[in-house]
Amino acid sequence: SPSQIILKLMNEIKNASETFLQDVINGLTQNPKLLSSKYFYDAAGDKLFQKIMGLSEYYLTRKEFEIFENQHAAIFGKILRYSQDFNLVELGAGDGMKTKILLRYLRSKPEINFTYFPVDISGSVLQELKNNLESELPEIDVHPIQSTYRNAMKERVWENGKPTLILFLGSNIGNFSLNESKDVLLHVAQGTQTHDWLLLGVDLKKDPSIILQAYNDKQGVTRDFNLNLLTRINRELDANFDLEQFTHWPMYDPLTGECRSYLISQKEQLVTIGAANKLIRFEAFEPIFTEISRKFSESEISQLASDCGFKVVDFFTDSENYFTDVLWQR
Ligand code: AVI
Repeated sequence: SPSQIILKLMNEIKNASETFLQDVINGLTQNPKLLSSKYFYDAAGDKLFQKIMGLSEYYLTRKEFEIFENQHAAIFGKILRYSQDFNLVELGAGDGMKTKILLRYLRSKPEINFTYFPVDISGSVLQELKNNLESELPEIDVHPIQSTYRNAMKERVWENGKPTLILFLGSNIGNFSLNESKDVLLHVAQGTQTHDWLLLGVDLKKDPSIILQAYNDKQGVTRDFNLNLLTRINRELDANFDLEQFTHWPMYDPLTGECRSYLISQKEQLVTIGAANKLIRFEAFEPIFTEISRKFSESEISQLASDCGFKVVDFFTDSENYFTDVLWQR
């Protein structure tokens, strides 16, 4: 009944905000302090990330776009040789802008039959994507799945005996620690059958100054994106972070390939998290670790594939070797 649906929704919202509060308190009472970048993406964060994707310094989106524009036929050539009928699952679909290049190509081939299953944690993002595809590519069969990557791979609602291609694009895999990224890819392996495919978008190791600029743009959009986490905590958890007293500090380590972002407390200060009735003490210049964005070499990608039970089929790379979409097969 409608009242049951409303109750269920209210419960989900309550649980989500309780986990957010717990994660924030856990993270801020650890040494060093940390907050998970998965909380960047509220409505304001989604907008800021859209803006980041259009920045001249943020080459990742542009490069992956180039790869899809120039190499979609080669990418699908590898897959379609085996089956013209498949499931297309996208983990972290977001607004699906780049995926549309692939969807348009697939739709232009009458012999190809597929259903598109975009997976995203954000219900509003999925609804927008579905509406957008209904008006732009109405022939495509779309089944949105609101879930985390790991749960989606456990539940596999698409399973119907057909081969499956999983898309995991945009360097989203880089936002996990190395152990977590292995865990996510192992879930992908466990949720697929032998001969299924994974197209993984990975940012490559390159000149460190190019990487650092991508996370430290001149306009300060990435700074605002990082600081938005504090705005979100202020609003949702009744906290009183003074945004003027925290600065954005990204750094890139060419050895590990980790671009890490921090928020640095500019002075000794106390912050109240009202929802937990807790005071958090910051020392002067104490950092909060907020994001990891890992870059890989081709050999590290091959190692990751074999660690997670996949074979590398081919690397599709842009003209400057900045970014790669690598095709793996189980
Ligand atoms: C979503 N993710 C792949 C972005 C990245 O590049 O790691 C998030 C981002 N953080 C700062 N700028 C963009």
